[in-house]
Amino acid sequence: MDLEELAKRIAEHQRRGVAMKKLTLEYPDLTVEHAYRIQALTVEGHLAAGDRLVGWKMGLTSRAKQVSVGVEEPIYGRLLGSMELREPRLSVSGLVHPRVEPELAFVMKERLGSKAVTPRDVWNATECVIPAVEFIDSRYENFSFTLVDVVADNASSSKFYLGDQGFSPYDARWDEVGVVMRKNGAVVQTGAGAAVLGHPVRSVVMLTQMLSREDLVLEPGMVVLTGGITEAIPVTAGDVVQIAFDGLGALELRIS
Ligand code: 0L1
Ligand code: MG
Repeated sequence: MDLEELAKRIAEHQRRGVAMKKLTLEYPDLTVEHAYRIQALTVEGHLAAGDRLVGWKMGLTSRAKQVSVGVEEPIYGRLLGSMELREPRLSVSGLVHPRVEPELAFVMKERLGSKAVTPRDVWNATECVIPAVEFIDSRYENFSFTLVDVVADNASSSKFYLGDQGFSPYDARWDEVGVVMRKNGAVVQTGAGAAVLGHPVRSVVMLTQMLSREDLVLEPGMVVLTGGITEAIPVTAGDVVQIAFDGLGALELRIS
């Protein structure tokens, strides 16, 4: 199989926001290693077209999501400058079937890359933690995929928004931060930071370990989306989503 051709196919569907069939229907022998290679090639294509790598995301960090895809481990994806929303507004035009999930973003101040990384190393290397939102959007029909498919599709990365206020890593018990998500005024999800691998810092530890297998590192200034604190909720034009992070303020996002 031609991984470069598959990467071009996915990149095209990401660019146009049009659903596609799962790669594994056509290529059942694709492995997770192939999928990460396809992800990297896809992103190289976007970088060659002028985009830039601004960070990383962890996905499938909650037990519920792992069970739904039938896996035991999280996955990672690459964040590009074009994915970052400057204002809390999302246009669904050009997206396939977007969903929203609350996250905690870590912003790095030091380079971090080691298989033996610990939570203490992560705290030392972290500039701040920011309440954030990720809009995921699978390019696969019906938001249905295998582990291999979703890794190849950059872990369903689409858009993200970071709140205005950053916090010192030592300002909160990040595992105990409660979150309430409302859509059009009605509570649709609740959760706590502990939904992310027990503690969001564990997500950065695991990401660093996974990247170091590929000789990749977190660079200063990079953003890490640590994983959804609740289930992701579908959004359509006209929706207003409010996410309250206990003690840290709220984000309000308008969908058009
Ligand atoms: O951010 C995420 O947890 C998404 C990972 C991919 C699975 C999905 O699209 O739900
Ligand atoms: Mg996410």
